Amino acid sequence: MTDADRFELYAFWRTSATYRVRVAMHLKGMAVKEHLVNIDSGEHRSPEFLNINPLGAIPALVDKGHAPITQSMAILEFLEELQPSPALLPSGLHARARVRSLAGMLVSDTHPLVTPRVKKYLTTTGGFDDAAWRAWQLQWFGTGMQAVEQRLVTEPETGTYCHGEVLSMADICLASVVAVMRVFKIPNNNTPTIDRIMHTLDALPAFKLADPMRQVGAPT
Ligand SMILES: N[C@@H](CCC(=O)N[C@@H](CS)C(=O)NCC(=O)O)C(=O)O
Repeated sequence: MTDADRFELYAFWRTSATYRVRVAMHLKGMAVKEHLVNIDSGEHRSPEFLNINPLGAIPALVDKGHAPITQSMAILEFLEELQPSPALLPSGLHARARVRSLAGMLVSDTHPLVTPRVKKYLTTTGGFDDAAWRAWQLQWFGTGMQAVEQRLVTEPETGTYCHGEVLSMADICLASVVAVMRVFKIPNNNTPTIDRIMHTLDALPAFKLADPMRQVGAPT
């Protein structure tokens, strides 16, 4: 069975969490069949999709014959164990902890605040207008990026990539948040180390292939 017959990824063109999985699969040379879930038209809250992920969030990776794997970081760890090369985690105990810590700042403490379900709540029940939502996005993307920049610029473990000279999950997570900031035209101010690392990541084929604007369903 080929990878594309084995794996199905529930995905949407612009999502940060799906981007992480796309990059990891490209890096590991794994193929996947994508099944589009249109967040803009609410398909992620359809009974069919809630059956796959009751939280109504994508991505979900289905390895034929097994329960869907939700949560992009769980998917990345699964792919890492399934196909260890090229490694997306460094080998040392503290190095791995640092990479996971940087990744967590981005995927656990930054991205969840700016998801469509948060927007939906704030702009309905919460009474936010467009300007208030924009201010919210600037606040939480900015807070996350400034904190990550602070660590990257001060910690000696930072190299060409977030951790030394080898690409890791931290880079995938950084690029995943920057990718969605670009979609929503959120500026990245005073983040020279992030900008330098992004310059390197932007040139890598796996990151280019995962660019939201290159995905099926992206605006032309
Ligand atoms: N922690 C989850 C986040 C998943 C998530 O929030 N995905 C977004 C797209 S990036 C989504 O489907 N949002 C739907 C919504 O917020 O209603 C992961 O990393 O997979």
